[in-house]
Amino acid sequence: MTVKHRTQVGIVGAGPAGLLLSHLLALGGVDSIVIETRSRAYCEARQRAGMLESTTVELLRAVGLGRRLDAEGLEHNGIYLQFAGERHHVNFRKLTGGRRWVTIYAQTEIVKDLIRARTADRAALEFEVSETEVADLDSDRPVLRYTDSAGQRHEVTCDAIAGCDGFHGICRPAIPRGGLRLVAERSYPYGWLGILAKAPPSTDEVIYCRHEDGFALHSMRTPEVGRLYLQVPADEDITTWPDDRIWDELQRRLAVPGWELQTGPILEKGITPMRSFVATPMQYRRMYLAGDAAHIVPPTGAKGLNLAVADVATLATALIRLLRDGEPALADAYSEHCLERVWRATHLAWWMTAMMHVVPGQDPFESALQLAQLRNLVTSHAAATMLAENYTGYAPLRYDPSTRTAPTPLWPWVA
Ligand code: RFL
Ligand code: PHB
Repeated sequence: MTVKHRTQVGIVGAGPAGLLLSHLLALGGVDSIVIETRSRAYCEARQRAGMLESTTVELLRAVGLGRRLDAEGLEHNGIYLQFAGERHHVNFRKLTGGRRWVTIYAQTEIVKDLIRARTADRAALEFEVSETEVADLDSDRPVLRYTDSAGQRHEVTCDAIAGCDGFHGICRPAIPRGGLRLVAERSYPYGWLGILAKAPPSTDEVIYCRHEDGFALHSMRTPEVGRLYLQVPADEDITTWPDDRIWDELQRRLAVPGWELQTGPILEKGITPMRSFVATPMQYRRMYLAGDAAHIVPPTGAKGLNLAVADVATLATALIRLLRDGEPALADAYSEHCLERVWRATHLAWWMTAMMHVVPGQDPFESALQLAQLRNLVTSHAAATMLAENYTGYAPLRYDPSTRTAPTPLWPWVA
């Protein structure tokens, strides 16, 4: 027997995109259900992003999710760029006239805050579901089907479906042939070996380091826990990286005279492949894709989570206008309104990746260009400002269910 339900928005995936969408819809009086294949504990522990744009922080504060973020987040003025054995600070706050900064607050913590808020709100949120299906996508009443953790099959009739189910989800592949106009993709010949370590960060702000043997990144989670990454070949076997080898390589790549890397027990390690991907349009009739389900960026620009937040702010506004007020214009234009930001971020992530990663046997011409770009960033005010504007976020994120107009253009800087 299948249990039948009705809701306004069926949301597939309880990552940051799906959870935040359901929170924003509830604030606008729109009902939703969120279904998730993994357990709550798994979602709350999955190590991923850590760097938030100030625009993301401002949105989370504005919608009641800022309490722990403000207490525990680490606010940074900028980043360090390291190359040719020199470390340079780029002060984003100064370069943006005091308007923008960045904050370290782990994705795991945002997910915990969101799950707590949705649970306190008695939201429909189901973990450990299986056999998720979306159907009737050509109608105005798309259907979501799933089996709950107790084995009961459900069918939910919706006014809209939000595919927030990440890159490997089922929503994007469910779009009928011809429904996606452009699928742009690029893979890279390297990945990131990431560690979480019980070692106090050896830096006050995040270090991006280009080294002749490959990229390294020193980030952090708390004043006691470091998060560090090393460029490795895309097909690298993690078992060839015992903890001592990881620390030695980090120390070697990140070294500058007079600086010491503090080490400690490694709590977690894993290798992430790198990819750029954009599916256009980000919607098919009443099914809307948001976050990694629609686009992937390599992590070098720290954009993935921030883009997911930007998408759902736009989508929540559009769906509230559609379902509460009967106004379809913003929902119809959802993809168009997201894609300018998506492509800007896709370019930033590709450009930073290309500038900072070194492959074995690399053409010396390529290496000289990388170094010339990095030198330009730390010597030209205009070049550094371009990085600051792009890295810290673009226009304020739009979550404004009363609006009748398109999102603000991305370029407040030019005014
Ligand atoms: P998620 O987080 O992948 O969530 C999708 C959810 O959907 C579930 N799911 C399903 N549920 C039901 N039925 C199905 N059939 C389902 N199929 C899948 C999945 O289990 C999952 O829970 O996507 P979302 O919400 O779009 O969020 C995107 C972000 O997670 C991602 O972009 C960032 O983590 C990327 N990223 C970074 N982004 C930043 O903005 N700043 C950073 O500093 C940053 N660092 C990173 C990163 C990603 C990394 N990795 C591991 C890819 C560092 C790394 C190493
Ligand atoms: C992180 O803190 O995990 C992080 C920071 C900056 C990046 C990517 C990841 O570009």
